[in-house]
Amino acid sequence: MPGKLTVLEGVTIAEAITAKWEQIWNFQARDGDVLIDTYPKSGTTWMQEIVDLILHDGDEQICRRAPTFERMPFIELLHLMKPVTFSGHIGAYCSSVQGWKGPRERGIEVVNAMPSPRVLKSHLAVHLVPPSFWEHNCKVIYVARNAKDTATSYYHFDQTVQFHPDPVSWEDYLEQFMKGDVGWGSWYDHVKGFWEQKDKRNVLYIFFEDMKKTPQQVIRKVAKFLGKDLSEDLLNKIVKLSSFEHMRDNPMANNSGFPKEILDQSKIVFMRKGAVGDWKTMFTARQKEVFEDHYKRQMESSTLKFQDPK
Ligand code: PPS
Repeated sequence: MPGKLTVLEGVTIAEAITAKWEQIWNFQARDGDVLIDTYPKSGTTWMQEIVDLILHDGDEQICRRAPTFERMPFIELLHLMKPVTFSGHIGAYCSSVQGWKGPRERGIEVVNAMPSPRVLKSHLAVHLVPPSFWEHNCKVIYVARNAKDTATSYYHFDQTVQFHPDPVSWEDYLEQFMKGDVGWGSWYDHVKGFWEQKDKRNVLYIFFEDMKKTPQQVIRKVAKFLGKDLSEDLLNKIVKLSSFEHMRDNPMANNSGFPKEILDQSKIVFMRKGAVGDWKTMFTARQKEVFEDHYKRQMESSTLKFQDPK
């Protein structure tokens, strides 16, 4: 059965998420938690790997202790994770933690039992982030990617997401994206929402295009935000271990093990291209013109500027 979308506080979002909204909204963040929040397809998994590598001093083996979705759980999808999803690596990881009752626990209980500092993932718009993250002044790393590449990546990815509606044509998808009628809502509202809050809250705002162009600089910035000082050697090691090729070939970082009932990657794999400017393979000249015109109107009142790959 294809999933359905609904609207929550102005944001189009999967019914699979709103069904458990009270639990998600009441998520209990703790002092020291780090939240990586993004609009979908903006480089979340890449940033997760970078953060894990920074926090573990580039130790490749430790960062392969479990798949990304177990190491840094996705807070609004915890209830979709069957107990077995969390039963393996993270079970062992948490087994010594007080409160851990074994592999039959649900995702939320596993996350509650994880030792601090936890790194968590979300795609929620800024006003939907559970308030406990702000109450505990948690560090939030936000990654934004240019709209055309995000739409392109999301079109492919949405063909794998089982809790979203059935795939539609590229033409129709692009229209839905522009209207914000896709899971997690409007790209425009999402990127602007965090941009407007970044100086009022503990938010580090990063661009995917900078991660591609100057990974050293971005990784240093993230490390500094996390209170870590990296040697030149360690920095270069993290650049290498978080490169597209390295992550693509690392089963613990490429999301290939994501539960099939949530992501069906039989036709499209998660680590697709990781490129800047891939939109050119999808947009017609007419679509580019219409999109750019709409973009201008959506973004003209904001100081947020993207490097738009021509
Ligand atoms: S998700 O499902 O929303 O959490 O996806 P997300 O991780 O945000 O974004 C997936 C896209 O990021 C690309 N990716 C990378 N690009 C460059 N380098 C590295 N290391 C990397 N890791 C992931 C991934 O390939 C998706 O982009 P597309 O354009 O679809 O390839």
